[in-house]
Amino acid sequence: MASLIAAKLPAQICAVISNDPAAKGLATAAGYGIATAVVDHRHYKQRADFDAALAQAIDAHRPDIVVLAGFMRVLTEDFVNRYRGRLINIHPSLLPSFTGLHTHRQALEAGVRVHGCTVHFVTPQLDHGPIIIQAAVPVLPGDDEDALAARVLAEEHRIYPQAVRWLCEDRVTLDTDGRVRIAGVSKAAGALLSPPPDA
Ligand code: NHR
Repeated sequence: MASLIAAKLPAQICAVISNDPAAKGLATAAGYGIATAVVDHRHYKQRADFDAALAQAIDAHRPDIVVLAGFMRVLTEDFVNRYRGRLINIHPSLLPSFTGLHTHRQALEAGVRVHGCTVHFVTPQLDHGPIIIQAAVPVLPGDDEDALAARVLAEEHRIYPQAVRWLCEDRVTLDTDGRVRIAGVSKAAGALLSPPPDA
């Protein structure tokens, strides 16, 4: 969230809203003079009731885009559909690998040599929405969860502002085939080989 603020995007960040009154991002946002709100999920018995209150708090600020950052509550279909095509998340794996929680542990246990992060549109099916951008990092010998998480997080801080910028510039199209097209992007070149081959 702090990276999104620091990126000076062509957008007005109209509010930062958390389900956790202790979330550090609230104080960070307030320090920038950004409006904040808390909708504490522990005050709601049903997910649908929490989601309705959350939607009300969001809609009060009339945002064009809703950006999840470290948001850890599974959202109901009604909530997701309300913001279809303008609700995005960053997930700490190269989706569709390693959905859900503890993704770095999952990657280490699977023995993959390349891991990363994914910005995607949020759909009712958890961690399955159309992919906007991904970043890949090597998994290094001796990595533990924390070391790998830090390497991925550095890339999260790069690709999330980029994805939001493309959305602000109206360059992101959700194709009928369920895939995302970005207008005017230069082709990616080269490959990450991990471990690196000899010479
Ligand atoms: N909701 C929907 N409908 N679809 C998605 O793709 C969503 C979503 C809500 C959050 C973020 C996701 C992540 O990138 C996200 C994507 C929380 C859980 C989870 O199991 C899973 C995935 C994500 C976020 N949450 C538990 C729950 O019962 C609580 C876990 C906890 O508090 O530690 O909601 O990581």
